[in-house]
Amino acid sequence: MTQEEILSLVKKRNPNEPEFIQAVDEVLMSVMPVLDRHSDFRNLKLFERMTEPERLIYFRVTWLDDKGQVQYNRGYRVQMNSAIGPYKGGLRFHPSVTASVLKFLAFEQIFKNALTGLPMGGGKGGSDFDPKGKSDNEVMKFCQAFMGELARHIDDRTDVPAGDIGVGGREIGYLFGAYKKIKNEFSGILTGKGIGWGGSLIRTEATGYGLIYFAENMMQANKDSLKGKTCLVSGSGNVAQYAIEKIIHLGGKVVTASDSSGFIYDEAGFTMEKLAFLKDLKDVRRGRIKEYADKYNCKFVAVNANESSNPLWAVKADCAFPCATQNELNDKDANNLVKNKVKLVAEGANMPTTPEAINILIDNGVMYAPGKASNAGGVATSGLEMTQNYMGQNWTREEVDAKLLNIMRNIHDTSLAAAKEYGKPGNYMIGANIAGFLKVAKAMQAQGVI
Ligand code: NDP
Ligand code: 2IT
Repeated sequence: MTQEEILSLVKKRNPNEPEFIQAVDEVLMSVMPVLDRHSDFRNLKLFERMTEPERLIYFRVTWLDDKGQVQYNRGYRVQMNSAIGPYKGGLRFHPSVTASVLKFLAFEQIFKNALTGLPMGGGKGGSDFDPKGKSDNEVMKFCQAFMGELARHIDDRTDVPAGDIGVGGREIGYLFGAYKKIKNEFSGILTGKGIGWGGSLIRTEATGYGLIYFAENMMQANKDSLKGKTCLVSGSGNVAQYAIEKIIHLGGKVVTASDSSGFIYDEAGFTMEKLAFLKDLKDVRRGRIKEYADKYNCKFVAVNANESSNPLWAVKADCAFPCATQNELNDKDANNLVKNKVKLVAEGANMPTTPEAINILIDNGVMYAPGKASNAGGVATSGLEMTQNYMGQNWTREEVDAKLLNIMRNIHDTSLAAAKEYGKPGNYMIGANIAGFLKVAKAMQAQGVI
């Protein structure tokens, strides 16, 4: 089958799932040269099989709010691919969650996890539950109800969820407590756990730190560094916060951060003190980002989700790190980045750059790193947390950080090497997709028709 025929088959089998099709299209386009060299992979329908979840669990979650009213939501777990390890991937709680969104995330996760070099298959889950505006008690009630069903389908050798949008330390705590009570078992069933009850040092920081380690590798490959560079970051959650922190550590200047209401432009740049304020604002007080602008007397720009471009990406800078959500950087935004001579775009979020925007960046010589490579530090450190749990050990901060640094360098080098081997030198997207695909394809081939 041609690329078009495979894609149209996937489209036909997954109607009304635009995010999933977008993710499949990108990987398929990248791995066509591999399929052309490997008639064995084609005969085994390996790519096509990767687009079918091994299992998709869809369930009702019913809970009582603080007023005693009955609430119900949709819960999901997509167990996408277990060729190289137990299903592994986060849980997302956000009103925009659909089967399509979770299938795109689970699909991306297959290749991302393979790139880490650790034995983890691909999975993702979540709910259309919106934690915004809910009390701690309501969030706990929801988490307990969600785990009431999910617990039947996971354990530490089968499927190990973690956080994602709307699921952080608080939610992981409630989910873990619920699992332990249901199963009467203390095991590494989730990652991102608290330090002191099985969590790994650096897991909280890992996605943001790993992203910036990756970006520094890209800069170095170009005989440059992040030192002294002005950087744009979107988002203000887990990934954004620790990306900002690591850019500061490396001597760069971050001038933006955002949430779903808009963005702040702080020309003087983030400091550790300002970042501490942002962490408290978003993680503890759960407020809106405008408060940062009020406190530090800088600009706040309200952004409406329906606007055709996001003015955050029109701010003049050297590097850009989208760390909020999918499709947050479109063709118009990419043109603005190119106009401002941005050197590098590395994705902290999953699939934040639209396909048109990616083409514009690459065609104009902007170094571009796809999330499945550049944000893999989070799941890699989850893999390290799993290993520590299996061994019953806790590694030091320095040990975990050194492993993370090393893993990010390996992903960088592996992606570049695959890109070069397949005639697309410097193309991190094609290289990452090919390297991730090859590892999973070979495992599926070895394991037979199952
Ligand atoms: P958080 O929930 O901690 O933060 C999400 C941030 O993005 C918030 O600032 C939120 O704003 C903003 N945001 C979310 N949805 C939208 C939207 N539809 N429009 C505009 N802004 C939005 O999530 P994370 O930081 O964990 O995740 C961010 C991204 O990174 C996601 O794409 C996730 O899949 C990816 N990722 C996360 C990893 C992890 O370890 N946590 C690992 C690898 C990737 P608001 O507060 O207004 O909702
Ligand atoms: O998208 C991701 O890689 C994550 N949300 C982290 C998954 C994990 O299992 O740590």
